Amino acid sequence: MIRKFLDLGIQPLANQYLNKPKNLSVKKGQLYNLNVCFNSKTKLVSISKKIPVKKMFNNTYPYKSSMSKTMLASFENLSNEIKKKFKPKLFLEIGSNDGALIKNFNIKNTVCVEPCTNLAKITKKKGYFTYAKYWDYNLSNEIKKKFNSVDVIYAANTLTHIANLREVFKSVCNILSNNGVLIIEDPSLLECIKKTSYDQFYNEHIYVFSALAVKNIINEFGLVLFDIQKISTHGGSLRYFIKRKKNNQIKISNKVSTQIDKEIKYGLDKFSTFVKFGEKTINSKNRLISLLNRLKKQNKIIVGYGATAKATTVLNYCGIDEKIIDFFIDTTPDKINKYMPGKKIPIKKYNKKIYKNVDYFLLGAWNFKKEIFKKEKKFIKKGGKFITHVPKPKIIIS
Ligand code: DWN
Repeated sequence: MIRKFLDLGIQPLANQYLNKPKNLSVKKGQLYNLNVCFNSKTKLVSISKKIPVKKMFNNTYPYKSSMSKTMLASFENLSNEIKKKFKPKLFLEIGSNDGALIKNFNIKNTVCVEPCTNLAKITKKKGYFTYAKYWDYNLSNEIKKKFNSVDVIYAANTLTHIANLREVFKSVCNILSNNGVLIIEDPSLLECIKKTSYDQFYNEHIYVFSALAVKNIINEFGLVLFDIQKISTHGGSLRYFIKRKKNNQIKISNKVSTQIDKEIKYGLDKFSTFVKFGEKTINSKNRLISLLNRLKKQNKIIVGYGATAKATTVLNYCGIDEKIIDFFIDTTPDKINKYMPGKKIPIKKYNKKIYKNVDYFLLGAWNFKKEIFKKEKKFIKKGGKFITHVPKPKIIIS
């Protein structure tokens, strides 16, 4: 049974940064109601409204993984680990974005899959064999014809974006070599619930996975989890290592059952846990609004740091507008001089002069807090402060 536990209100598409703010409409499919549900059979948490893929992932997708040093470092570490542990003759990445990970792999034995053509162009230009296509069964057949099978398939922050998970895993099984490994990493549902980071939900994040749900889904395809790593990216993610059940060469690590036990202990298998999360989310919204209003009454200047997809959920759910946030700063070229989705809040190019009068930064990219604080030592030294809503709305001094 699928039951709703959270209503995040009417939302625009998260990565649609407009050149000029305009009134969006539900009828035209520019706005939708963001509801989050729990499937008591599979334990999968998902949003209820599925937006057509072409509207989300096309030739103007602005997000680039290479914009963060944290992500680059995480990808480099993982690449070294993959090469050392699995020695793939052929490596394939689903959702290769701008090549932040595959740049660590040899052009000769790497295949990229990236449906956003503006991003696929980047890896193609660097010489990587790139399919500018959506991950589906037809594509897996195409790959099979050309390469026969793949030893390691990797997807970071990608499978959460694909509605038809059955087709995803069927397509993986179609090309994964018998002793092959599938590695996926995505924000952890346990961390999301613990931190009340309701902003992990938006149109692109159709799912936020638990190990429990991943285990249930892949089971249908003769796949099994053999290892899980906890990683700190994107507010706390899990990296799942998956193999065919019939592959006896790889042992199953205790970390799999440890993670699943932890999730069950926290109640990720129960609807009531998510109802409580819904209540905490409302509380978080009210506290953030009153904190921002209090600061505005003191005439403080508040600017958003990191024009993230997550910030779109927060701004539109909490009704935060240009009267509260003067502007956002971001380093991503395709977001600069545009407006936050659904809002009249402009996005400005990151530079230190632009924020000399700023009193508070609202952390849109709270998941990169460490990287940002390191970069903004001077701002902090001068008395500048940050506001976050994760794990609860508060001012952070340093
Ligand atoms: O799954 C997804 C993830 C991986 O990325 C996508 N659906 C969309 C996107 O989500 P997001 O926008 O919430 O992701 P990030 O990685 O939290 O975005 C960080 C943003 O902050 C980027 O626009 C870059 C910007 N940034 C910045 O301006 N200065 C980031 C850092 C670290 C900085 O110092």
